[in-house]
Amino acid sequence: EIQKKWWHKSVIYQIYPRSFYDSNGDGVGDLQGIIQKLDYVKLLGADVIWLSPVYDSPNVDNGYDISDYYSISSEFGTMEDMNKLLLESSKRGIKIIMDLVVNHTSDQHPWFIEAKKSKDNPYRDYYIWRDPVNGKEPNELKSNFGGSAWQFDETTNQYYLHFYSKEQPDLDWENKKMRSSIWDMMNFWINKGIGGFRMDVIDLIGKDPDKQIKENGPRLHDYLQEMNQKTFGTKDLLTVGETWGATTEDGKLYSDPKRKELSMIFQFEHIQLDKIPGKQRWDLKKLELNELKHVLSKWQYALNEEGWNSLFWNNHDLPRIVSRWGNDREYRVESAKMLATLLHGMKGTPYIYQGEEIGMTNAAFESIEDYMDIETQNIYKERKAAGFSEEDIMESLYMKARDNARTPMQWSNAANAGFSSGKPWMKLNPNYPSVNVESALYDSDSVFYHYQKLIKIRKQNNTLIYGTYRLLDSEPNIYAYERILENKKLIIVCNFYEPEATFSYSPESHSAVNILISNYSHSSSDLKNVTLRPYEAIIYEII
Ligand code: TEU
Ligand code: CA
Repeated sequence: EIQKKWWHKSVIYQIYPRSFYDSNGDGVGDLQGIIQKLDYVKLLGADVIWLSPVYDSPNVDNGYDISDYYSISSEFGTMEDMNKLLLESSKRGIKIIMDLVVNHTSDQHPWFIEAKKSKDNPYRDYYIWRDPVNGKEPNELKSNFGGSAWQFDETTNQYYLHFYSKEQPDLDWENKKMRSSIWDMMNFWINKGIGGFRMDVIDLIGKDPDKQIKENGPRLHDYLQEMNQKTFGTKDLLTVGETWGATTEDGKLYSDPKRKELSMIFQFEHIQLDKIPGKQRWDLKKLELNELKHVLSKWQYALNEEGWNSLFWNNHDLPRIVSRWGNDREYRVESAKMLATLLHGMKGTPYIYQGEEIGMTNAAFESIEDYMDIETQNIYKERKAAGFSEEDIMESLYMKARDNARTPMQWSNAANAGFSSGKPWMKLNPNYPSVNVESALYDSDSVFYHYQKLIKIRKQNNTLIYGTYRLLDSEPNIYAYERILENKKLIIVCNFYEPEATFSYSPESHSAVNILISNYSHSSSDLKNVTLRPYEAIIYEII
């Protein structure tokens, strides 16, 4: 039996501050803006907010390039605003999880500015430097944003490592002094009363560049155990690692409480099912529902007892799920609710990315100029140079660009979607007059109220939290599973596509079948023979 934790019952709402709500009309979302919208988060029912980075940053990668871990970016506000946000959220029973970006810093961080000065600078070994090999890069390691992972620095005639942009030099985790600087910084934030950390690309910190190892390096788990001991281990915090390279075995290593590492990880196996295996995510492939069932079930089974799952479709790096695996044309509302039901019915802690709860969609901008993201700009140039057609490249961007998630939050049908009284830092999705918070709150059948209800039934129903998951047999277009806790059972049935499909299930002995939630009115409760309408999704309770 697993030891119970507060975050088992939590639902987490991710805020990308730049695009959430602008309180002072400069076109950029800010901390005061978040404070003003806390009641909205509360109304939804989420009890934790994950804040994407709000620290000082030159914003080459929108805050994922940090130049001072101890101060708030002036665009977002001040440390006083941050304190106010912590206070106002705690009044509402909401915890704040900070983004911890410690695989790399900005090249404008004082550590790097020092490190660059000379080979014997005390901060030199906070980063990873190598001599040229035959006048070239030390090896073939590639940056995740394209090109080599090595950047030549003329002052000392050495290369430094960067797995993201050259303005994001990688920290050297083998350096004990560097690690202890990180523990100090984490403890500073813990002492401020935050609820935990989301750890950016944490599976990269064990890197071994000479062996060309990026993910899952040899000392990765040692570092995490040390981090746990030196920082949050004795506190009751939520920690979630971003781990693109995790297998289910890794998932247990990170999240089995006995190992004293993290609460949970974000695994990305399911999120990569619609790309051609071994290729980049720009190389599109259609999702096979069968593969999705296989992968999600595998994670559910693997972490049932030894560990804990996080549940997500979206974040600031991913396209909008309703455009990706739903149907944002004829069935935006139905399919958004179906995807929500499928995910929130599973065992783990659900994450909702801002705008997901109103069914916000991808934005297909015509011109590459309207894309703000460094990754998008790089991949565009790289693919142009490799001879891809404009049409092909733009199609990949419409499907997968990170900017799909970063258009400003759509609050109302007013100018700039009510996001800002000034000129937003990024173009809005043109559908805001119909897809926005104000109209969602006005419509009792909206995607918003479906999410609100899912969160509510989770809080009331222990079977949703601790029940064991089992995939059920069904027609190919249906995803159905059960959750079992003692003598209670839930059946979650989702028609993943538009055509009608039938589902049948014979409960052994039972007294009643209740419908806890459905995305249609009058769903059938005759489990022996249910005809599911387009994207219909139902949670049954059998007692
Ligand atoms: O992202 C990690 C990461 O490698 C991917 O999200 C990547 O951006 C891309 O989607 C893969 O093709 C984290 C942050 O979430 C992201 O916003 C940062 O840009 C990145 O780390 C660097 O800090
Ligand atoms: Ca602002």
